[in-house]
Amino acid sequence: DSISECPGHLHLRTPLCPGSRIGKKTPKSKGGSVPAASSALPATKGPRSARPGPEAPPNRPPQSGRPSLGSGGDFYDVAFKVMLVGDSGVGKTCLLVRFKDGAFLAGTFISTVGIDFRNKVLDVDGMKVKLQIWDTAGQERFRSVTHAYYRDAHALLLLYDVTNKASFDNIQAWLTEIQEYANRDVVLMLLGNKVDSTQERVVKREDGEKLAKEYGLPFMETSAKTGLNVDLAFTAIAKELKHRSVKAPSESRFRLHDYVRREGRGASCCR
Ligand SMILES: Nc1nc2c(ncn2[C@@H]2O[C@H](COP(=O)(O)OP(=O)(O)OP(=O)(O)O)[C@@H](O)[C@H]2O)c(=O)[nH]1
Ligand SMILES: [Mg+2]
Repeated sequence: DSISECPGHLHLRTPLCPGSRIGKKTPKSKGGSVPAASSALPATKGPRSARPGPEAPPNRPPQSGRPSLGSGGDFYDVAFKVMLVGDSGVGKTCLLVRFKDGAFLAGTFISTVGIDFRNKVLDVDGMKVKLQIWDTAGQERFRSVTHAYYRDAHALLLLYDVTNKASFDNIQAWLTEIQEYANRDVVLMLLGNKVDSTQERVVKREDGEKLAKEYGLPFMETSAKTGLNVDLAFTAIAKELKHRSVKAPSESRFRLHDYVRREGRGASCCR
């Protein structure tokens, strides 16, 4: 499954793919850790439809009522592209692995190289919603690679690490970048990750809430380690995208902010 979903043709190696770990002695990893980034770029700036990213779903309102068969043999009604962004080490890869496989990548931190994706099909109100989730490298040196993928993203999960103040301070810079490269109507959510590390926490929940409010973003605190709010973050995104694309007259409007506020778990959530 993971092999079929790994964009091997991109010449990128990430922890999600076989032979993708930096320093791992495999034939693939020989020759240095910097990916052939230029071959991975979907296109120069231009109309989004000109050349979508590898295996990217078409970037138009998805059709409902016509189930499609994904390359991995997964049936779905609608497909969307979600991107994980934020500083290196905030837990993007771990969040994705937790969501996709229900596991936590403990141990040595292995930074993502370039970009990779995993698919997961969710059942949203009786509809099969496929999320193609792109895990980007947070390291500065890969920024030009990730820039090229923004414009095809339907949703962005922007992460910081509650135990790392710099990652929180950098959120504004990330928002500037998002404003520059992503679509104006992209669904955006702010996540403060690693809340299980209570001793090391330096960014208060209220600080995250305040920043999110300032920018009008839905916000949640998560833990890839315990799984807190991880499924919820992706489900909320899937619901919002599905409701945006399928406007059934009988359905009431979905409110992402309210949903996240209502369903989110956490220290101050008194549940
Ligand atoms: N305690 C705790 N540690 C976490 C959590 N999420 C990630 N980590 C740890 O943080 C480190 C970085 O996690 P990654 O998911 O690889 O970080 P990343 O954002 O993908 O980093 P880049 O690939 O460099 O952009 C790893 O050592 C993880 O084990 C979490 O929720 N709680
Ligand atoms: Mg990573």
